Amino acid sequence: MIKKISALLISFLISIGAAHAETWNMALAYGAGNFHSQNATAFAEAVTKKSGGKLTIKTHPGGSLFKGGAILRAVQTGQTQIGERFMSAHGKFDPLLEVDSIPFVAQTYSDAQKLYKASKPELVKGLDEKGLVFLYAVPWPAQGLYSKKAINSVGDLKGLKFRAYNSATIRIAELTGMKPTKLEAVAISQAFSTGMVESMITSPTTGKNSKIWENGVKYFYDIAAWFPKNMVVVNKKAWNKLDSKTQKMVMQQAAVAERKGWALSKKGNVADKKALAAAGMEVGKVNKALQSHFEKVGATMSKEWAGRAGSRGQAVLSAYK
Ligand code: PCA
Repeated sequence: MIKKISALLISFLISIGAAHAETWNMALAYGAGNFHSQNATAFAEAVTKKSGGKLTIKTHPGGSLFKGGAILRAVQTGQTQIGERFMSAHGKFDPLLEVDSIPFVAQTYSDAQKLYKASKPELVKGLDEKGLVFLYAVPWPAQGLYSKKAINSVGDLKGLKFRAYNSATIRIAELTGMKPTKLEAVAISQAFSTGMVESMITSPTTGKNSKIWENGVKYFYDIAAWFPKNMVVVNKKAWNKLDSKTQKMVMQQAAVAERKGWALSKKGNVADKKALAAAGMEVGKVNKALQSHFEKVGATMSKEWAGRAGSRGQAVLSAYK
Protein backbone atom coordinates (compact mmCIF):
# COMPACT_ATOMS: atom_id res chain seq x y z
CA MET A 1 0.00 0.00 0.00
CA ILE A 2 2.69 2.46 1.05
CA LYS A 3 4.70 1.50 -2.01
CA LYS A 4 1.67 2.08 -4.24
CA ILE A 5 0.89 5.47 -2.70
CA SER A 6 4.45 6.67 -2.93
CA ALA A 7 4.65 5.54 -6.57
CA LEU A 8 1.47 7.49 -7.32
CA LEU A 9 2.78 10.48 -5.45
CA ILE A 10 6.04 10.40 -7.37
CA SER A 11 4.31 10.19 -10.73
CA PHE A 12 1.98 13.02 -9.69
CA LEU A 13 4.95 15.19 -8.70
CA ILE A 14 6.69 14.39 -11.98
CA SER A 15 3.60 15.36 -13.94
CA ILE A 16 3.34 18.72 -12.16
CA GLY A 17 7.01 19.29 -12.76
CA ALA A 18 6.61 18.40 -16.44
CA ALA A 19 3.62 20.70 -16.85
CA HIS A 20 5.75 23.59 -15.62
CA ALA A 21 8.89 22.80 -17.54
CA GLU A 22 8.92 24.84 -20.74
CA THR A 23 11.40 24.73 -23.59
CA TRP A 24 11.79 27.72 -25.88
CA ASN A 25 13.63 27.66 -29.17
CA MET A 26 15.32 30.99 -29.82
CA ALA A 27 15.70 31.92 -33.50
CA LEU A 28 18.79 34.04 -34.22
CA ALA A 29 19.50 35.43 -37.70
CA TYR A 30 23.19 36.16 -37.35
CA GLY A 31 26.18 33.80 -37.06
CA ALA A 32 27.20 32.27 -33.73
CA GLY A 33 30.29 34.50 -33.62
CA ASN A 34 28.32 37.74 -33.92
CA PHE A 35 28.12 39.74 -30.70
CA HIS A 36 24.29 39.82 -30.79
CA SER A 37 24.18 36.02 -30.99
CA GLN A 38 26.81 35.64 -28.27
CA ASN A 39 24.88 38.00 -26.03
CA ALA A 40 21.61 36.15 -26.70
CA THR A 41 23.32 32.86 -25.92
CA ALA A 42 24.58 34.18 -22.58
CA PHE A 43 21.02 35.41 -21.86
CA ALA A 44 19.54 31.99 -22.72
CA GLU A 45 22.04 30.20 -20.51
CA ALA A 46 21.47 32.53 -17.56
CA VAL A 47 17.67 32.16 -17.81
CA THR A 48 17.92 28.38 -18.12
CA LYS A 49 20.17 28.18 -15.07
CA LYS A 50 18.18 30.58 -12.90
CA SER A 51 14.78 29.06 -13.72
CA GLY A 52 15.56 25.94 -11.69
CA GLY A 53 14.34 23.61 -14.44
CA LYS A 54 11.19 25.58 -15.30
CA LEU A 55 12.44 27.12 -18.53
CA THR A 56 15.10 26.00 -20.97
CA ILE A 57 16.05 28.30 -23.86
CA LYS A 58 17.89 26.73 -26.80
CA THR A 59 19.53 29.10 -29.28
CA HIS A 60 19.66 28.55 -33.06
CA PRO A 61 22.11 31.05 -34.64
CA GLY A 62 22.83 31.79 -38.30
CA GLY A 63 19.21 31.63 -39.43
CA SER A 64 19.21 27.85 -38.85
CA LEU A 65 15.70 27.73 -37.35
CA PHE A 66 14.18 30.63 -39.33
CA LYS A 67 15.90 33.05 -41.70
CA GLY A 68 16.09 36.66 -40.50
CA GLY A 69 13.14 37.81 -42.58
CA ALA A 70 10.85 35.08 -41.18
CA ILE A 71 11.68 35.36 -37.47
CA LEU A 72 9.20 38.03 -36.36
CA ARG A 73 6.27 36.25 -37.94
CA ALA A 74 7.41 32.84 -36.66
CA VAL A 75 7.42 34.18 -33.09
CA GLN A 76 4.14 36.03 -33.53
CA THR A 77 2.33 32.95 -34.84
CA GLY A 78 3.89 30.63 -32.27
CA GLN A 79 5.93 28.57 -34.73
CA THR A 80 8.69 29.26 -32.26
CA GLN A 81 8.57 30.84 -28.81
CA ILE A 82 11.36 33.42 -28.90
CA GLY A 83 13.55 35.16 -31.46
CA GLU A 84 15.84 38.05 -32.19
CA ARG A 85 15.11 40.31 -35.13
CA PHE A 86 16.43 43.41 -36.84
CA MET A 87 13.75 45.95 -35.96
CA SER A 88 13.84 48.42 -38.84
CA ALA A 89 13.14 45.76 -41.46
CA HIS A 90 9.55 45.72 -40.18
CA GLY A 91 8.13 49.14 -40.96
CA LYS A 92 5.03 47.51 -42.43
CA PHE A 93 4.42 45.69 -39.16
CA ASP A 94 4.78 48.98 -37.26
CA PRO A 95 6.43 52.16 -38.62
CA LEU A 96 7.80 52.82 -35.13
CA LEU A 97 10.18 49.91 -35.62
CA GLU A 98 11.92 52.06 -38.27
CA VAL A 99 12.65 55.06 -36.07
CA ASP A 100 16.25 53.97 -35.44
CA SER A 101 17.08 53.81 -39.16
CA ILE A 102 16.24 57.33 -40.24
CA PRO A 103 19.61 58.73 -41.35
CA PHE A 104 21.24 61.34 -39.09
CA VAL A 105 18.57 61.40 -36.37
CA ALA A 106 20.89 59.72 -33.82
CA GLN A 107 24.61 59.61 -34.57
CA THR A 108 26.13 58.77 -31.19
CA TYR A 109 25.49 56.01 -28.68
CA SER A 110 24.08 58.48 -26.19
CA ASP A 111 21.60 59.84 -28.75
CA ALA A 112 20.75 56.28 -29.82
CA GLN A 113 20.02 55.50 -26.16
CA LYS A 114 17.85 58.61 -25.87
CA LEU A 115 15.93 57.71 -29.02
CA TYR A 116 15.44 54.18 -27.69
CA LYS A 117 14.07 55.49 -24.39
CA ALA A 118 11.75 57.92 -26.18
CA SER A 119 10.38 55.20 -28.49
CA LYS A 120 10.29 52.18 -26.18
CA PRO A 121 6.86 52.64 -24.52
CA GLU A 122 5.09 52.97 -27.91
CA LEU A 123 7.12 50.13 -29.41
CA VAL A 124 6.34 47.77 -26.56
CA LYS A 125 2.66 48.66 -26.79
CA GLY A 126 2.57 48.11 -30.56
CA LEU A 127 4.19 44.68 -30.22
CA ASP A 128 1.94 43.70 -27.32
CA GLU A 129 -1.14 44.46 -29.42
CA LYS A 130 0.20 42.01 -31.99
CA GLY A 131 0.78 39.19 -29.50
CA LEU A 132 4.46 39.79 -28.77
CA VAL A 133 6.26 40.45 -25.50
CA PHE A 134 9.30 42.70 -25.87
CA LEU A 135 12.38 41.70 -23.85
CA TYR A 136 15.35 43.83 -24.92
CA ALA A 137 17.03 45.70 -27.77
CA VAL A 138 20.69 46.20 -28.66
CA PRO A 139 22.12 48.46 -31.40
CA TRP A 140 24.55 47.56 -34.14
CA PRO A 141 27.60 49.84 -34.35
CA ALA A 142 27.31 53.01 -36.44
CA GLN A 143 26.34 52.43 -40.05
CA GLY A 144 28.90 53.34 -42.71
CA LEU A 145 29.27 53.06 -46.46
CA TYR A 146 31.25 50.22 -48.05
CA SER A 147 32.31 50.25 -51.67
CA LYS A 148 34.52 48.37 -54.10
CA LYS A 149 35.35 51.65 -55.85
CA ALA A 150 36.34 54.96 -54.25
CA ILE A 151 33.42 57.37 -53.85
CA ASN A 152 34.46 60.99 -54.22
CA SER A 153 31.36 62.61 -55.64
CA VAL A 154 27.60 62.26 -55.80
CA GLY A 155 28.11 61.07 -59.37
CA ASP A 156 30.20 58.11 -58.15
CA LEU A 157 27.10 56.71 -56.40
CA LYS A 158 25.05 56.64 -59.58
CA GLY A 159 24.27 53.14 -60.79
CA LEU A 160 26.15 51.34 -58.00
CA LYS A 161 24.68 47.91 -57.28
CA PHE A 162 23.81 48.33 -53.63
CA ARG A 163 22.99 45.74 -50.97
CA ALA A 164 20.01 46.92 -48.87
CA TYR A 165 18.63 45.41 -45.66
CA ASN A 166 15.37 47.33 -45.06
CA SER A 167 13.08 49.91 -46.66
CA ALA A 168 15.24 52.78 -45.43
CA THR A 169 18.35 51.51 -47.20
CA ILE A 170 16.30 50.86 -50.35
CA ARG A 171 15.07 54.46 -50.14
CA ILE A 172 18.60 55.84 -49.71
CA ALA A 173 19.62 53.94 -52.82
CA GLU A 174 16.67 55.36 -54.76
CA LEU A 175 17.39 58.91 -53.64
CA THR A 176 21.10 58.67 -54.49
CA GLY A 177 20.77 56.84 -57.81
CA MET A 178 22.07 53.45 -56.64
CA LYS A 179 20.43 50.14 -57.59
CA PRO A 180 19.24 48.30 -54.46
CA THR A 181 18.91 44.56 -53.85
CA LYS A 182 17.64 43.45 -50.44
CA LEU A 183 19.75 40.67 -48.89
CA GLU A 184 20.21 39.13 -45.45
CA ALA A 185 23.60 39.61 -43.78
CA VAL A 186 24.44 35.91 -44.20
CA ALA A 187 24.33 36.39 -48.00
CA ILE A 188 26.76 39.35 -48.14
CA SER A 189 30.07 37.60 -48.92
CA GLN A 190 28.67 35.69 -51.82
CA ALA A 191 26.78 38.66 -53.25
CA PHE A 192 29.96 40.78 -53.30
CA SER A 193 32.19 37.99 -54.60
CA THR A 194 29.90 37.23 -57.54
CA GLY A 195 29.52 40.92 -58.38
CA MET A 196 25.80 40.92 -57.66
CA VAL A 197 26.43 43.99 -55.46
CA GLU A 198 29.34 46.43 -55.10
CA SER A 199 28.34 48.69 -52.20
CA MET A 200 26.31 48.66 -48.97
CA ILE A 201 25.65 50.57 -45.78
CA THR A 202 26.14 48.55 -42.59
CA SER A 203 28.28 48.37 -39.46
CA PRO A 204 32.04 47.78 -39.31
CA THR A 205 31.04 44.61 -37.43
CA THR A 206 29.03 43.11 -40.27
CA GLY A 207 31.80 44.00 -42.75
CA LYS A 208 34.34 42.34 -40.51
CA ASN A 209 32.19 39.25 -39.90
CA SER A 210 31.71 38.90 -43.68
CA LYS A 211 35.48 39.34 -44.29
CA ILE A 212 34.37 41.87 -46.83
CA TRP A 213 37.94 42.74 -47.90
CA GLU A 214 38.23 39.23 -49.37
CA ASN A 215 35.49 40.13 -51.84
CA GLY A 216 37.10 43.14 -53.44
CA VAL A 217 35.68 45.79 -51.10
CA LYS A 218 38.39 48.33 -50.42
CA TYR A 219 36.65 51.36 -48.91
CA PHE A 220 34.74 52.01 -45.69
CA TYR A 221 33.33 55.52 -45.21
CA ASP A 222 32.48 56.14 -41.60
CA ILE A 223 29.36 58.29 -41.99
CA ALA A 224 27.85 57.07 -38.67
CA ALA A 225 24.44 57.59 -40.19
CA TRP A 226 22.32 55.69 -37.64
CA PHE A 227 22.38 52.89 -35.03
CA PRO A 228 19.74 50.30 -35.94
CA LYS A 229 18.78 47.76 -33.29
CA ASN A 230 17.96 44.09 -32.95
CA MET A 231 15.20 43.20 -30.52
CA VAL A 232 14.32 40.02 -28.67
CA VAL A 233 10.62 39.16 -28.53
CA VAL A 234 8.55 36.29 -27.10
CA ASN A 235 5.24 34.82 -28.24
CA LYS A 236 2.62 36.02 -25.76
CA LYS A 237 0.95 32.62 -25.31
CA ALA A 238 4.32 31.05 -24.49
CA TRP A 239 4.99 33.94 -22.10
CA ASN A 240 1.70 33.42 -20.30
CA LYS A 241 2.59 29.80 -19.57
CA LEU A 242 5.37 30.98 -17.23
CA ASP A 243 4.63 31.66 -13.57
CA SER A 244 5.08 35.25 -12.46
CA LYS A 245 8.31 34.56 -10.61
CA THR A 246 9.88 33.12 -13.76
CA GLN A 247 8.56 36.01 -15.86
CA LYS A 248 10.18 38.46 -13.47
CA MET A 249 13.49 36.61 -13.61
CA VAL A 250 13.40 36.59 -17.46
CA MET A 251 12.81 40.36 -17.48
CA GLN A 252 15.71 40.88 -15.09
CA GLN A 253 18.01 38.80 -17.29
CA ALA A 254 16.76 40.73 -20.33
CA ALA A 255 17.83 43.97 -18.64
CA VAL A 256 21.26 42.46 -17.95
CA ALA A 257 21.56 41.33 -21.60
CA GLU A 258 20.56 44.78 -22.82
CA ARG A 259 23.27 46.48 -20.73
CA LYS A 260 25.91 43.98 -21.82
CA GLY A 261 24.80 44.20 -25.46
CA TRP A 262 25.12 47.99 -25.61
CA ALA A 263 28.62 47.74 -24.10
CA LEU A 264 29.64 45.06 -26.61
CA SER A 265 28.30 47.20 -29.45
CA LYS A 266 30.34 50.22 -28.33
CA LYS A 267 33.46 48.11 -28.13
CA GLY A 268 32.87 46.71 -31.62
CA ASN A 269 32.30 50.20 -33.00
CA VAL A 270 35.96 50.98 -32.31
CA ALA A 271 37.61 47.56 -32.59
CA ASP A 272 35.91 46.46 -35.80
CA LYS A 273 36.85 49.64 -37.66
CA LYS A 274 40.44 48.94 -36.65
CA ALA A 275 40.02 45.39 -37.92
CA LEU A 276 38.87 46.66 -41.34
CA ALA A 277 41.94 48.92 -41.55
CA ALA A 278 44.23 46.13 -40.34
CA ALA A 279 42.88 43.94 -43.14
CA GLY A 280 44.06 46.56 -45.64
CA MET A 281 40.87 48.55 -46.22
CA GLU A 282 40.84 52.32 -46.45
CA VAL A 283 38.79 53.60 -43.54
CA GLY A 284 37.86 57.28 -43.71
CA LYS A 285 35.12 59.89 -44.06
CA VAL A 286 33.18 61.05 -47.10
CA ASN A 287 33.94 64.55 -48.38
CA LYS A 288 31.78 67.58 -47.55
CA ALA A 289 29.72 67.49 -50.73
CA LEU A 290 28.79 63.85 -50.20
CA GLN A 291 28.10 64.40 -46.53
CA SER A 292 25.62 67.17 -47.27
CA HIS A 293 24.06 65.07 -50.06
CA PHE A 294 23.44 62.25 -47.58
CA GLU A 295 22.10 64.72 -45.01
CA LYS A 296 19.59 66.05 -47.54
CA VAL A 297 18.49 62.51 -48.29
CA GLY A 298 18.13 61.96 -44.53
CA ALA A 299 15.93 65.03 -44.18
CA THR A 300 13.64 63.80 -46.98
CA MET A 301 13.39 60.38 -45.36
CA SER A 302 12.67 61.90 -41.99
CA LYS A 303 9.66 63.74 -43.44
CA GLU A 304 8.48 60.61 -45.24
CA TRP A 305 8.70 58.58 -42.05
CA ALA A 306 6.84 61.20 -40.02
CA GLY A 307 4.03 60.92 -42.57
CA ARG A 308 3.89 57.15 -42.22
CA ALA A 309 4.19 57.07 -38.43
CA GLY A 310 1.53 59.74 -37.81
CA SER A 311 0.84 61.09 -34.34
CA ARG A 312 2.61 58.21 -32.58
CA GLY A 313 5.77 59.02 -34.52
CA GLN A 314 5.42 62.72 -33.78
CA ALA A 315 5.11 61.99 -30.07
CA VAL A 316 8.26 59.87 -30.13
CA LEU A 317 10.30 62.47 -32.02
CA SER A 318 9.24 65.28 -29.70
CA ALA A 319 10.01 63.15 -26.63
CA TYR A 320 13.46 62.54 -28.19
CA LYS A 321 14.19 66.18 -28.96
N1 PCA B 1 24.31 44.55 -39.68
C1 PCA B 1 23.09 43.98 -40.15
C2 PCA B 1 22.05 44.98 -39.81
C3 PCA B 1 22.76 46.21 -39.41
C4 PCA B 1 24.16 45.82 -39.30
O1 PCA B 1 25.06 46.53 -38.87
C5 PCA B 1 23.07 43.75 -41.63
O2 PCA B 1 23.92 44.28 -42.33
O3 PCA B 1 22.18 43.05 -42.11
